[in-house]
Amino acid sequence: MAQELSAADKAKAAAAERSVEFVEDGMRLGLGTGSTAAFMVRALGRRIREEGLRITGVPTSYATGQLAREQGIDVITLDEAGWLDLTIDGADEFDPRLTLIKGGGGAHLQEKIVASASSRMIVIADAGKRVEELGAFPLPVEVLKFGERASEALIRRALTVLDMGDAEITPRMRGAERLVTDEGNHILDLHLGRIGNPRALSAALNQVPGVVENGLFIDLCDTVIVGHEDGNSEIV
Ligand code: ABF
Repeated sequence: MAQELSAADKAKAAAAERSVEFVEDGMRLGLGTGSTAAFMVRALGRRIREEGLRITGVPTSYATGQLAREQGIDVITLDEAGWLDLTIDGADEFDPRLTLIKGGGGAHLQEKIVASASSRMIVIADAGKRVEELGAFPLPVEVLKFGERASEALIRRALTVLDMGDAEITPRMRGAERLVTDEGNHILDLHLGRIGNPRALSAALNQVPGVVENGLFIDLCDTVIVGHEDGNSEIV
């Protein structure tokens, strides 16, 4: 017997269902990561089975790749695809300009590369992800393991220049161990509280040697679909 979804999952599923209406036959899709994106991948699988939809998908994580294959999606690499028609992904926060914080799931590096190689990015989210100003959610920064403490010190210096020098920086853990990303790197989470100027922050962080990518997505997302517990959704 199918299990009843929680209220939060109903909202995620509502956004996911609406997002796959944007998918057309023959499209090359970027497939996001996280629990909301997983609903979207399953909804795509259903359209493939019911309508014979033909799509190819580029996953943004190992986990999404596995789920996509299970759902009958033809999985290819980004290099094989070249360019994508649409990426659908979740987010941790979005603001009124549709700037995002992503990476709570540890996959923002591949997610940003895939979204940047797409004609369009749609974000699917529940209403709790909508904020007036980004920053309550810790900003993930993927760093090389080599010289990580030096990179952290340089991140601290960059934050100080931007008047955010007091922010706590914590290593991302998985249980008792450091989390290792799909690309073999570590993540530092920046507890900023508020991010006044995401563009300046993103540029400053990505200039630090050893920083691979930060979780701010600027000018990448053109549509956010917010799902609600009653099964409705709205387009932002
Ligand atoms: C991915 O999954 C990430 O960029 C983001 O951190 C996370 C959102 O997860 P969920 O949909 O489970 O809230 O999209």
